[in-house]
Amino acid sequence: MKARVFSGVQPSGNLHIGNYLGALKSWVKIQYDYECIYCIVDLHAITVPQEPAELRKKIRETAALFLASGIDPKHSIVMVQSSVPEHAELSWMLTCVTPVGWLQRMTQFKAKSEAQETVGDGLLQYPVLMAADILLYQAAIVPVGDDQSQHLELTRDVAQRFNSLYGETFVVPETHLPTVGARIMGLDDPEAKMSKSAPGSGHAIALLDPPDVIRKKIMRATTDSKPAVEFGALGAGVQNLLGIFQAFSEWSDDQMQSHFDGMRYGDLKKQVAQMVVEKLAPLQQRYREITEEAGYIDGVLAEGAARVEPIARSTVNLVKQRMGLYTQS
Ligand code: AQP
Repeated sequence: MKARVFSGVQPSGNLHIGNYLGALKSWVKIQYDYECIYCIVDLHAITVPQEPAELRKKIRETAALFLASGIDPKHSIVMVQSSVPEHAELSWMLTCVTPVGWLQRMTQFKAKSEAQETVGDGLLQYPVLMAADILLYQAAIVPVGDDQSQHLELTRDVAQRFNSLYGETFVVPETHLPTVGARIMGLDDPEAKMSKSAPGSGHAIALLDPPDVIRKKIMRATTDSKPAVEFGALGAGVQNLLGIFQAFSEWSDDQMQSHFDGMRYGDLKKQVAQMVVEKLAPLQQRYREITEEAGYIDGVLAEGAARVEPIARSTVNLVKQRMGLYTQS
C-alpha cells in the first residue's frame, strides 16, 4: 500500500509563485508515488476576515490552479476542507489535548495577530485545525514550504501526546520541504516571505499574472547597491531572484554560478522574468481551459469529498472510542 500524503493551500487571495514552488510543484512530482490528498483549506482562511463572495470565488479558483499546475484528479484527491465536517470535529477533540502555551509560541500566530484589530480565537487554534487535517487521514508525509515547518512540528507533538494519553491512534507525519524554493521572499522586501495577504502590488507574482505584469514586477524588484551578481557576497534580493530562477529551471548550483556570476542586475532580472513567464504560460493556458468547462471544478471537488469521507469518519470514530465519547454500539 502506498503511503498517504496530505497538504493544503488557503483560498485567502491570489496564489503566487511561492505557493507554487514551495508546495504545488512538489505535489505534482510525487502524486504517482503516494496516495495524495490535496485540500483547499477554507476553514483556515476564515481565521482572518474574508469577504464571503470573494472567498467563494477563490475556493474554485484555487482548485482550478491545483489542476492547472498538473494535479491529476483521476489519481490524486482534490477536496475542500469545509465539505468534510470531520476536520472541524477532530479539531475540537485535539484542541482539548493541546496545551495553550504551545499555540501561543507559534510565530505565525504572533505575526498575523499583530495585523488584526481583534484577534479571533481561530487564529490561535489554526495549528490544531492543521493537525486535525493531517491526522484525520493518517498522512505519513506532508509536503509544505519552510514557513509551515513549525506548524508541522506541532502536529507531530499533538499526535505523540494523543498517542501517549490514549494509546497508539495516529500516524506521526514527516515534513517534506523542497530543496530549492522552500522560502520565496517578497520582491519588494526580500526579508519577508512572499505572501498572498501582504499589501503592495510589487510584492508577489501571482500565478495568473499576465507576462507584462510579471516582467514589470521583476524589473522593479529590490536588489542592493552593487551593479552585478557576486556569488559569495549575495544580497537577500539577488539571492531571492536567483532562487526563483533555479527553482523554476532546476539548474544545478554550478550551472547557476557559471551562468550568472558577474551578470549585471538588469540582465539578471530580464532572464528571471523570461524564465517565470515561460514556466507559467502552460499553467495559465490549462487554467483557461479548465475554467471554461461549466461544472467541471464542482464535479472534481464533490468526487474528492466522497472519496475521503470514509477515511475521515473511520478516524473520528476511533478517536471518539479512545476518548470515551458516545458512539453507537
Ligand atoms: N513564500 C513562500 N515560499 C515557499 N512556500 C510558500 N508557501 C506559502 N508561501 C510561501 C507554501 O504554500 C503552501 C500554502 O500556503 P497557505 O496558503 O496555506 O498559507 P501561507 O503559508 O500562510 O501562505 P501565504 O501565501 O503567506 O498566505 P496568507 O497570506 O493567506 O497567509 C504552504 O505549503 C506554504 O508553506
